[in-house]
Amino acid sequence: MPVSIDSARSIFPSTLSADAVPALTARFNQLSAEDQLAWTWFTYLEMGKTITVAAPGAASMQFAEGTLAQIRQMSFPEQTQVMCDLANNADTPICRTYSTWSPNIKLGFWFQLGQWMDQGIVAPIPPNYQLSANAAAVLQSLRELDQGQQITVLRNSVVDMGFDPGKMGSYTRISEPVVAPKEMSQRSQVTIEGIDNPAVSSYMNNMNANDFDELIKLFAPDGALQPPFQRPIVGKDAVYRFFCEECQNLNLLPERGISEPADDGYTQIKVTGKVQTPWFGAEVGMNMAWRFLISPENKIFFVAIDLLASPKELLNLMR
Ligand code: 45D
Repeated sequence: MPVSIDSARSIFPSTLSADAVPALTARFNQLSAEDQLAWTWFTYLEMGKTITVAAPGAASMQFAEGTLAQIRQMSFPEQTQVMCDLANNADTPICRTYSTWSPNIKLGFWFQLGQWMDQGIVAPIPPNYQLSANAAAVLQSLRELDQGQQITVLRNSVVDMGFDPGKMGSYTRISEPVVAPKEMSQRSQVTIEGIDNPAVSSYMNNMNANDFDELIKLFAPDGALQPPFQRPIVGKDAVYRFFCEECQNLNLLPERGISEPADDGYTQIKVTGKVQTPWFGAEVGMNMAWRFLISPENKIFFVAIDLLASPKELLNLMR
């Protein structure tokens, strides 16, 4: 069978990804806007007991500043309305602005609102707010996930808010500025037990160095990258844009892998390990797998990144 992105998606089919995440995200999206806000508030408070979110840098906050200033001077009922509109995916100017933002800007925006809610500057969730039975059940399911899965559900809920970008027509996407790649002397080199493929090691090292110009050179022209729970992003331009918008300051900690020949001179490689996000640093290590399909020219034709169902999956290197 000739190699295609579709066929590549099913390499290493025994990989168990954390299905609980999309399942819970879907249940969250069914809740009323009030419940969604209260649910997120309670989750955030609970998680805050064990892990701390890092404050976003000024460079990424500047894009949300205008909207935040606007919200800050509203009355409590107006502020509550804005937050419900965001959760309801309403068609309002603020919801439209919100949907032009990258995930990190959206997270930074909510980070600030959360602080202001805590300080009484923005309408709080009433302390006696009763979650619906459904929302309480969704919260209980969340508690049963590992931390990496919990923060992914939380991120999803924020990313899905605002007006539907598919209904926006053409618009300018807003993301934080790209930082300079790390100095050569500051770069670390990964070692992956069982793997000596140079494209795979360079992928990890360049991602960790924020060196997206070098990173993208590792890809085949029609190459693709599939983020967790998403469709593949296809073609170098789109993948490069994704790197700049969503991949800064990640810490990839691959541990081990397996490499084996595939059809047509391709090589399939599965690597497992941990990933840290700048939002939580070393406090949360997400259990991840990378499933690479490498072309005969030693370019990355496809890579899928999966959030794993359990730590046990870190040892699953079966084909
Ligand atoms: O509604 O190799 C309030 C790729 C209440 C690239 C609130 C990758 C009201 C390739 C509390 C105010 C990127 C795919 C809301 C690798 C309300 C590659 C606020 C993987 C919303 C490895 C809530 C990267 C707040 C990965 C402030 C897997 C919530 C990255 C904040 C994963 C939540 C990153 C935060 C994750 C969540 C980050 C900060 C999961 C951050 C999650």
